[in-house]
Amino acid sequence: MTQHDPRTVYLRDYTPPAYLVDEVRLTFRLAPHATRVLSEIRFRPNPDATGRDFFLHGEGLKLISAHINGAQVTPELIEGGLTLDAPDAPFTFEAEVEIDPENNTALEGLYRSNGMYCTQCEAEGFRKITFYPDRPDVMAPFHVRIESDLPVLLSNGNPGASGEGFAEWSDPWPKPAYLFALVAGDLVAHSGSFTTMSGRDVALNLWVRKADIDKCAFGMEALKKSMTWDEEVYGREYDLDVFNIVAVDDFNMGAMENKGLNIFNSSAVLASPATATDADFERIEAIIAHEYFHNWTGNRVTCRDWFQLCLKEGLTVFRDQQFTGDMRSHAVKRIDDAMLLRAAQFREDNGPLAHPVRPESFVEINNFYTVTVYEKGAEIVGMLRRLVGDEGYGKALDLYFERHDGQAVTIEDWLRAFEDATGRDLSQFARWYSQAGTPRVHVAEDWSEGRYTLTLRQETPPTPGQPDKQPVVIPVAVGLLNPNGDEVVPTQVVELNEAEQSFAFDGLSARPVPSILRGFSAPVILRQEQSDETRTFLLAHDTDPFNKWEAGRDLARTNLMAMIQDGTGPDAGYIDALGRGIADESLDPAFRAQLLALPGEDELAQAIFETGHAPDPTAIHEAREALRHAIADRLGDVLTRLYDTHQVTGPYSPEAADAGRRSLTNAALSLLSLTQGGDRARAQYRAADNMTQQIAALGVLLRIGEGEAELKAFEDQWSHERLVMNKWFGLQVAASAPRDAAATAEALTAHPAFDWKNPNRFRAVFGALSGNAAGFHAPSGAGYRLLADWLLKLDPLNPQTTARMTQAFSTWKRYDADRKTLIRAELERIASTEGLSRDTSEMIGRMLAD
Ligand code: 0A1
Ligand code: ZN
Repeated sequence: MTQHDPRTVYLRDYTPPAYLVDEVRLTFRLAPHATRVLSEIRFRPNPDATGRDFFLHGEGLKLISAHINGAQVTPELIEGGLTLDAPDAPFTFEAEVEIDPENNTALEGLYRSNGMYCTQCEAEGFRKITFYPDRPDVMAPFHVRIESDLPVLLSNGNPGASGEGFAEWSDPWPKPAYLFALVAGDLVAHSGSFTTMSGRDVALNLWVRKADIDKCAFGMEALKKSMTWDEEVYGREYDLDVFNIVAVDDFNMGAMENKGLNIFNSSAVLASPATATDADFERIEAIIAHEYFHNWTGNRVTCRDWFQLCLKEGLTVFRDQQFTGDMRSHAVKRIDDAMLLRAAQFREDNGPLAHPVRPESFVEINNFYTVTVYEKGAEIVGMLRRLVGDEGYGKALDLYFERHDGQAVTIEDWLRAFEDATGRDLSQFARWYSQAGTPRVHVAEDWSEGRYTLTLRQETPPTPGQPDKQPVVIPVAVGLLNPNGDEVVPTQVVELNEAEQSFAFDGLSARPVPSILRGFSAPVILRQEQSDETRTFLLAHDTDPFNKWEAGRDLARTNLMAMIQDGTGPDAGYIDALGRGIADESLDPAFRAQLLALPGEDELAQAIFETGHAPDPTAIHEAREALRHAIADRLGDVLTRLYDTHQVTGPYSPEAADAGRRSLTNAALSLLSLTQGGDRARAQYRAADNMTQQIAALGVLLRIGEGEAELKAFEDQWSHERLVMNKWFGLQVAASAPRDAAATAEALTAHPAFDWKNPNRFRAVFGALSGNAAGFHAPSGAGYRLLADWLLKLDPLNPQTTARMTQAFSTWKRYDADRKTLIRAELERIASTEGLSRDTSEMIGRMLAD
């Protein structure tokens, strides 16, 4: 599909723009159904262009008039924009267009959310606002005038004149159109200020609806922390007089880094102890940091074209991961990131949607805001840092900013900064950007006469369009332990860059136990023959927190696989080792909570598929539940003690220490309830003064088939809070027994508060359905049918969110013939629907391709 679709765009076809823009002036006369946009754009021929064809993107625009240098012109309107005979010299183009924000349900361009106007222009939304070269390599300063009766009128840059019914904004920093933003609404601000490292004062505002003003304090503090961190760690200072953040309820993604005017999905910024969980607070802190960090990695230095998306996203995710590690715990954050990568990115890499971190073609760019581009992109930056060292990384980043400030650049430019700063040749490393798929690293060991030899072999399975893979550069962090548990060789990074390579360690008195891929030093799958004894040993003794956790995870996975595939029972040896781990009071409670988390059902399905068998989601679910029961049974005393002794007292704080204790006690609560019933959870529900404790207790009750009363009470208590109600919708589906999941979801779609046009609400129900693996894959196919029905309903209104949610089906080829037939039928039903969006048809096409 991707290959044959006439709308496919290829990286190799890139050509520089024919004209550059020196300055843009925009006037918006806002009206719900007939907003007028007046533009004045100063163009100049690009000396580096290969042609002089003048083309401006434009979609769904009603052209009222156009002028060149003041003289009226009649452009030729063509598919996707307009053309005209333009002078081969600098000129000013003016246009007036009309758009209809009220009927913009796709949430791209200028749209309305709860009576407020807002924009989303990344990746290609600006063309829905006015005619413009809507490509990131055209950068210009923007001046904006907004005319409206609404009290708050915002755009990028610094505020200029304002008065009754209008406001003007000027952004001096040249930017691509995708970073344009405008907001107009009846909003209030939670304000603050920040003094930058060179002593400039910046006004900070978080704009929200009045009812949400009590949910802003945390976001404001997170913003200040992010600004300080970027100065201290990357030497990057903020560059405008104001920084505005706006919360909107209807938003397709998490948030958007528009210059000086970040727009956030309200779920990614609003938080109070009563309405947000610890996980929400952590996520909000990370997203605020992410968007803020884009000011340098994305805005000041941007992407030449959308194929380079990982240039800004991978790097910015890496930066926000570092930030969260610094604010909280590096060990815990690394484990969380590895869990996400494995659950979502390895899943993508192992299926029909696999693509390189820098894709070579796309039909709809919005379909490439993926975990591969973001999370694997971040892993690549982490590997680079590991390979060149902290100092080399610092020098390379300084050089990158110095060289490319104000430019739109490529991955090649990025890598060249590393090569020039460190002298290292990165030509082989560059394969990480072009080669899709997750490398497998196979381990063989040899021990003779004091010499320990580790032989590593790498191999990457074929992915769509890439049957043959080349070796990549894999930094493998290795440490060696003595049989008594002491570390004899501290962590060192060996570089695996050939298909197979050996690494020798001399001068050892006894055969060591290796700890390989410490800190998850590369995004690969390690294939290592390891006995349960060795894993138990590493769980007890490894000095590397990641591999200590990994040893427990491996034990759990092996046990679960044996239960599923061989019908064996829970392994008491594993459970006892787990019990020792969680009882170890020298370990961080948050880390112990991670030890208690078993591999997810989807991860197990993938693992089974890799052994050459079709996974049975029901059997996986049952085995996992059986192991949880056995853990609760055998570790009841430890879990009870942990639950009692780690309760947090005093006022709620979202800080890591308290949050870690809550995650440990809630993990214990969830297990204990399996064997001891719901009394403890009911008591917690009643006593809870914060959302973390309240929703954890409710979830526990629902999972053991209790909690009807609490579910109703929760609804009554929170019906006025959209963000909390999203949790109420999602939790019921997530906590449903597999056979009820689809019916629960379907019943919820009939609930009066199921506002399906709101992406957060739609995702709450259907994200939870696809996340309930055994429920979604229930043998009846009811889950598949329900999701397909609703995707077809949403597609005409919001293609972007629809296309994203089709990914629930992406693992379909793993399953047995019956399930495959059922899913294929749904995919074909969607594919054959007339008028299907480009977004969704690309996704379905890729999933159906052989
Ligand atoms: N650049 C944003 C993500 C984003 C991408 C596309 C959007 O709409 C199509 C919205 C946001 C980020 O990385 O946070
Ligand atoms: Zn981003």
